[in-house]
Amino acid sequence: MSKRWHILGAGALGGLWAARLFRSGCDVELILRDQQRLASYKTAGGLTLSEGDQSHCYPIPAVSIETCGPISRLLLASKAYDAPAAISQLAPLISADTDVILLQNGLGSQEQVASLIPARCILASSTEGAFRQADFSIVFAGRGHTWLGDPLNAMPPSWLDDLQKSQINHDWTDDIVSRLWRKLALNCAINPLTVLYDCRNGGLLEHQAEVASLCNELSQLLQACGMPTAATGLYEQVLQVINATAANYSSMHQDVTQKRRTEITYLIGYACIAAERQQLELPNLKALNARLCHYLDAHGLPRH
Ligand code: NAD
Ligand code: KPL
Repeated sequence: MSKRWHILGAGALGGLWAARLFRSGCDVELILRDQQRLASYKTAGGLTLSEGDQSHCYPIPAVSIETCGPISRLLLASKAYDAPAAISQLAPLISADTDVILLQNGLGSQEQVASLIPARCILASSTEGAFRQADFSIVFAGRGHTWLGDPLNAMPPSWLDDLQKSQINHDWTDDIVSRLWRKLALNCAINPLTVLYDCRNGGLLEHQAEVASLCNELSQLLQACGMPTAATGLYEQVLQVINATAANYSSMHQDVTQKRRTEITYLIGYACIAAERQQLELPNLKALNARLCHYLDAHGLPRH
């Protein structure tokens, strides 16, 4: 049997991975925050995954952070803002032989995590969609694809076979950083505006000029950061995504509506800091970040 999968973050995406790996016969163990959370999980009897009209509860083994043993393969599936603290708690269990897969959206958290452990860090960018309908109950909301890669080592890991047999659509890529930048740019062009206009993604079709000037600035930023492929055809793809997801609310809009902290620091916040470092003047992006921060303040949500 291949090595054990430890999964920290039994939320939407972590739960989706855990259920699919477990049901295909992989050795999976969830790492929960503490004994209290472990007790709640035991009461729930496992992790429930709903797909269409099918729901199934998987009795995936679980431990708390303090009772977890050494880790050889870790899927870190927390939000970006929780990732450094979570990895610090696990650091004593991680060695140079550990593979850590980072599922966080945006950029910035991956570097923070990598600086805290000696492990190989594999970066991921996913277009799958899942949400938590209750504690330990996940809905698989949209099929998608996950790109995985390691900027420091192009050799694909052997555990990609586990993803294959678990029907987790994926590809190994040597341009994961460029893909993460491209996704970040898409998110910067769409998500903050959907919050400020309180609209579904399709509502941005009424604000195309604003979207176009943002895409122009984001393309300049991608070029300046050495990501020319990620800059190519950005506006066209943003329009495609807006049309394809017209009826959906963006993830940031959902966070704000549900009074949850957003990942702003790792999305538009990261883009603004990168622009400053490049000494690039991007007035529309900067103003959008300021409007979003103001909006979050006014709604009692953290601006980081
Ligand atoms: P989520 O909030 O549903 O799950 C995160 C889980 O991590 C929570 O259960 C939380 O309790 C747990 N966690 C955080 N810190 C912890 C700690 N120290 N110890 C133990 N558990 C801890 O979030 P999500 O929607 O699964 O998103 C995870 C990441 O994946 C985000 O960066 C998100 O942007 C990205 N992403 C999500 C989706 C999606 O459809 N949900 C799609 C693409 C990318
Ligand atoms: O990824 C997204 C999100 O909502 O976070 C899309 C659908 C691309 C919008 O930016």
